[in-house]
Amino acid sequence: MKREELFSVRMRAAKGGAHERGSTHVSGGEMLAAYSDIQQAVMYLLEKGLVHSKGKPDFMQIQFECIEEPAKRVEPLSVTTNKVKSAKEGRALAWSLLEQSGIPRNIIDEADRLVSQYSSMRGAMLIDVHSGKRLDDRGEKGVRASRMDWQNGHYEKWAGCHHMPLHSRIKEALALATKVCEHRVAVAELCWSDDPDYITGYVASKTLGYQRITQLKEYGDEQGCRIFFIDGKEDVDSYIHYLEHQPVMIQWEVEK
Ligand code: PML
Ligand code: MG
Ligand code: MG
Ligand code: MG
Repeated sequence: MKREELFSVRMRAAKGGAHERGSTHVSGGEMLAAYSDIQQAVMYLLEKGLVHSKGKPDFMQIQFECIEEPAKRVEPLSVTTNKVKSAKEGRALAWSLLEQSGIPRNIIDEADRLVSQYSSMRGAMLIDVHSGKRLDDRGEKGVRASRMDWQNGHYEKWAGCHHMPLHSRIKEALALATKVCEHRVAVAELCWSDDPDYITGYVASKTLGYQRITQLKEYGDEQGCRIFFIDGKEDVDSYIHYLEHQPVMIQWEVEK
């Protein structure tokens, strides 16, 4: 049987002009869709970028392209929700989870310092767990993990079984973290949103799974964080290629 053609559909929105002009990133989105689902995907991403707590964008780009490579099928990371009472407690827990993943504390502090130099990064920063050095040369743009999505209907089944809300934000973040951590170069990811009204973030790794932390910043704060901690002794260019190009479809079946 001929494999069904798969399309990568992506959106990025900014205010103050296009991202290339140094404007403020508002929203981004990634989907995989069959040809017959492209219209629905574009409408979803259009709405996502138009209605946003960071404000009205004055620039948006939505594009789709056919993907040649077959999608790798991956199960979602296991999910734990850690309730904390403050951002301080949340950050302390995040730091200790990163240490459990084998990252020395001084490297975590250095990564935090590097990421807070930028007010509106749209992708992730890649940090070497041995030296604490940034390994991508993408500046404010960072590296954007792309070409990942859930198989149609699988998130809804997964969320039902795990008593998780049908929240597109969790759906998208879990797909991204699963893709990021699947590769052997990945050590862990640290993320919280730049949306001022969303304070839950996570630490993810292959062994810890997706560890949600209910508060990693204060309401109103537009400083986000997305760090991919990696083993810099490995081939970093091939990891970046994987993040940007390898299609990954998240699949989940009810455990028998
Ligand atoms: C984002 O929206 O930019 C990242 C959200 C990360 C946390 C999602 C969750 O598990 O609640
Ligand atoms: Mg956002
Ligand atoms: Mg889809
Ligand atoms: Mg690994």
